[in-house]
Amino acid sequence: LSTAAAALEEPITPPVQVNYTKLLINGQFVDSASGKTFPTLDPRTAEVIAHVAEGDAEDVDRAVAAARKAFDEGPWPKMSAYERSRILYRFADLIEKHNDEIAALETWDNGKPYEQAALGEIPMFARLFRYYAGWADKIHGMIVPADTPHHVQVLHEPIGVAGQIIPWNFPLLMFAWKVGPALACGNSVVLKTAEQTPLSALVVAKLLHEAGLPDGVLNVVSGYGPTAGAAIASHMDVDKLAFTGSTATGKIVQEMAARSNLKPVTLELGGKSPMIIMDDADIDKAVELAHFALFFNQGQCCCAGSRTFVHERIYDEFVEKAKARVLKRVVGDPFKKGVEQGPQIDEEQFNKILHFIKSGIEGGATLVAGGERHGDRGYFIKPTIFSDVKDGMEIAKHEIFGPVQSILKFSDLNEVIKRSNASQYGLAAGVFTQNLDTANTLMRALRVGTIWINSFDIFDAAIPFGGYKMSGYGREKGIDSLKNYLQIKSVVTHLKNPAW
Ligand code: TXE
Repeated sequence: LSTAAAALEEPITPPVQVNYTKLLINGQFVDSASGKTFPTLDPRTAEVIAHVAEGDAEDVDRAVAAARKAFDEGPWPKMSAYERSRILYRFADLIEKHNDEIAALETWDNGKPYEQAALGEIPMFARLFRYYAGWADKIHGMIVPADTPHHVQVLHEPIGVAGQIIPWNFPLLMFAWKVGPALACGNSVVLKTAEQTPLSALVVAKLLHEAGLPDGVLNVVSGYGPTAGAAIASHMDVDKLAFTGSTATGKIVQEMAARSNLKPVTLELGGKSPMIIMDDADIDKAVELAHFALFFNQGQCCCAGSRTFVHERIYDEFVEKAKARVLKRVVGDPFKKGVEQGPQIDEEQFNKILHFIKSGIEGGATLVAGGERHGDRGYFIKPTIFSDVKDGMEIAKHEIFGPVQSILKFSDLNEVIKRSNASQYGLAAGVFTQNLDTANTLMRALRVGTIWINSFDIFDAAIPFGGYKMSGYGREKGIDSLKNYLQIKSVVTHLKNPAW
């Protein structure tokens, strides 16, 4: 295959340098208290890109103290909301100015196609911050007509110090989904990036200070989950926790939050989203959409359409066409123009995916394409398809988080509704049909936080995102995300002369 050769070529030198590797605490880049560092790797080659300061509990203490001071004494929550909004707007402008270098860093550290980062994710990052900049001076309370002779107000106040833990699949978008609403509402933040992708957050955090963010309002601690992450989740002086990652770790951090100071938690966790193709669908379009729904971002999406349910009447034709499409998928150096798929994030994920492929073969599914590593270095995996997948198989139940499409057969609408909902997850679903009644039935019946009808992975700052069931709770983006970062205070005032 021509794609096999691509990974063997000399990797393209990224058009960017690594300038920031330290922790960002109280507006300063500092070493970790222990002096320790950890390597972040280029997933194309497994070579070290840079050594990054490794934060631990003591660093989290310092970061929380800075965030606490910035919240309790600093100008941020007390600043005019319009001023806060202007800083966030300026930040979005700076992001656009540095779009290409930020995108290059994101691709280098994560392995995602450069075009996806430069044309999609970094512009979306700016859009997210403009959206939240727009909210900053529109968050206000109410005067309530209570049935008492009192003056009753409801105030919306920032919640305090927000602890935020993010994953590696969309390092910057996860930053924006979390930091954007927290800052717009007037909170301060301690953010832990994923250990696989610490670099881009440090650059944008620096730009946020350039835009005028006061010191201590945003602190970025690079480091590992069981150390730095756990220190945030269990900190007594963190007022709110927001987490995106696996369901297993979500349970751990929620427990830590409960056992420490009962801080409220929002969780955005795993998924096993159905992509339902009805028999009235234009098959070519359905194949392309289902391909995108699964393979986008190397399959590393919490909402990936990872159970492709296809109606029995078109099943065989669909599988043939899905195979033809996957064989054309361009795998290679993500810096190369036209490459659709780069490497997986790290060795652990690479091995996890290969393990699932083995279990698919052993479990009796038919391997239609792929099924092994691509090239001989880095973490590339050939785009893989299984047909004849049954609900009980490991590959149909668990989040693979890689380029492995499982195609299942169904015969009627009620059956596919039941099977789609028979999952511990409930993050998203895709529906492909020309029939309005079918679309409407599925829209109401599927127990998931997002449904894409004749579309998939359409995101915007204004569209809320989050899960049902063990995909987590709370919504990010949209107006609902602000609630995660606000306290509500009722004020009841005695009136000396209620008649007035
Ligand atoms: O996730 P973790 P991992 C899924 C996906 C993937 C699997 C494992 O299926 O294969 O999870 O990936 C921090 N206390 N998703 O191991 O462990 C960690 O440092 C506090 C879905 O990367 O959940 C990182 O910052 N924090 C997902 C973040 O949690 C801890 C995106 C996520 O890591 C911690 C990523 C601890 N004890 C993976 N342990 C999505 N929903 O999009 C780890 N962390």
